[in-house]
Amino acid sequence: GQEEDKQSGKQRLLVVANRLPVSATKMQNNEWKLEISVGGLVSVLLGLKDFEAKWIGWAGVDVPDKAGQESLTKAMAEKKCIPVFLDKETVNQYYNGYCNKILWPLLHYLGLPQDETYTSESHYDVYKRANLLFAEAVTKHYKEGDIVWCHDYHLMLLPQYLKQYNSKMKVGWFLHTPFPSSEIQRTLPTRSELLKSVLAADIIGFHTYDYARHFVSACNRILGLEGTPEGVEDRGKLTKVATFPIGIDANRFIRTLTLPKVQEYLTNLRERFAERKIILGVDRLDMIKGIPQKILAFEKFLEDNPDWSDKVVLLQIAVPTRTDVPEYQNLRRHVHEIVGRVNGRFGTLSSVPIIYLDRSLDFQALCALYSITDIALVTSLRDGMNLVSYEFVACQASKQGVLILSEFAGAAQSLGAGAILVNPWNITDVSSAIAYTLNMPSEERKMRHKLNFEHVTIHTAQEWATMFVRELNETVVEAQLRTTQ
Ligand code: ADQ
Repeated sequence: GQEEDKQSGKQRLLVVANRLPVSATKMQNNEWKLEISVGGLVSVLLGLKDFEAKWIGWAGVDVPDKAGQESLTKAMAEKKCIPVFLDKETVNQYYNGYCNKILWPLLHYLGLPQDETYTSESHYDVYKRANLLFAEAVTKHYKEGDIVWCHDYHLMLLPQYLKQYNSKMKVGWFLHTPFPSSEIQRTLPTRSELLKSVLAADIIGFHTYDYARHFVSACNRILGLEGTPEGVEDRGKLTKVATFPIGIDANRFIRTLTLPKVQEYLTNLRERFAERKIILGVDRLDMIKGIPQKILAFEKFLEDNPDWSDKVVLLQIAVPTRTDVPEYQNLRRHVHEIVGRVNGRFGTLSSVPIIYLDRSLDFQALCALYSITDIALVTSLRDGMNLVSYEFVACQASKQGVLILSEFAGAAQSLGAGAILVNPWNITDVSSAIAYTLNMPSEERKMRHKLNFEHVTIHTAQEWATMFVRELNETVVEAQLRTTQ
């Protein structure tokens, strides 16, 4: 019995993620202003035409009063969003605490914190409580036949909670970060509970084969379960494990480049940087993105190639995130210091080698920058995929610039043939890659761009979501067949 959406006749998909794709602000008249964030998962799911998708996630604002919660829930319903309300203390311990201070660094090989944060049971207790609140919201809206797609490390306990409520619910879980070697996962005090819980899902998805392999071996080493890279078996129940490399909505970028506003940006940028080659970095200001390493490598390049010093500029756009967490504040100070040093050493009265912005750019300006850039420099120390590299490639149809990409980004598996791969920890390696790329023959540049452009335009975000949801649907059918035979 598959309950279809009454109006559309389509199968319903509940997408559960920490954040909703809309942000809410309360206006003076007490009404809510809702803004949809168009990038990311939203555009992905617009591509899922055969499903009626609803979102469940944290509202992103603190709404302590019942009346406010009700009015926001009503306003969000129009956008197909169902808010989960978390109070300030919960956000602090679950999101800033357990998610951002413990799980995020661990999943990116940075290990557990050196202070005693990781021993705090209250962070984990609150993480559990928050996951229960998400589970309650899902079960409240669930109808038989719906499929439930849980996202990311914020919600690792959710698959188990959902299956305990209803074992027939079709539940998938996708991890957007890397899954590290079992040697890293093994250090986490809550390692077993978290693994067992995600195994309750019907299908578990990762960006790359390596992450899937690490996950299966963690289940083996930590839980003693048998597994192959296709799945893990626990007392007769097989949980499928598979890779679904994410992509972007490439056409949205290509279309945007033709807008008059973007053309205007391009004219200005061309004038401003007429004499210089542009190297671009676009990252959230996060330790995993290797921003200090990138700047040190650029400094080395300037040292070794004095002829280039007034002919090249590094534009680094670093959007501040998680600004409440002290580690992120320290990172920001550190980056400012080395940018200042490099500009002090190599700048002249008329120009500086690094232009560094502490903010995000609007979408059209971002597209213009991607398109005018000669070299994109992505030096993540670890990165689940890294969509900036995809976005750059999508915008380079006319310029056919080169992507220098960290081996440790998931994207190295998909764009490795066209990109120049580097070890971001080796600043000599990165500096030589910059020098090599600046002097690259145009034939080689075009050939490399073509390979990547094909990949980015064929393997889109829509394809990614369609594959995951199809696989989830099919997996459950198979499991039911097995038990009835
Ligand atoms: P992120 O760590 O956020 O995502 P990424 O995949 O690069 O990393 O996506 C960042 C997004 O933010 C891009 O769409 C980019 O355009 C935008 N962005 C970044 N800096 C910006 C700026 N200064 N101005 C405007 N926009 C900016 C996580 C994982 C990744 C994984 C994705 C998707 O860490 O590894 O690829 O999820 O699964």
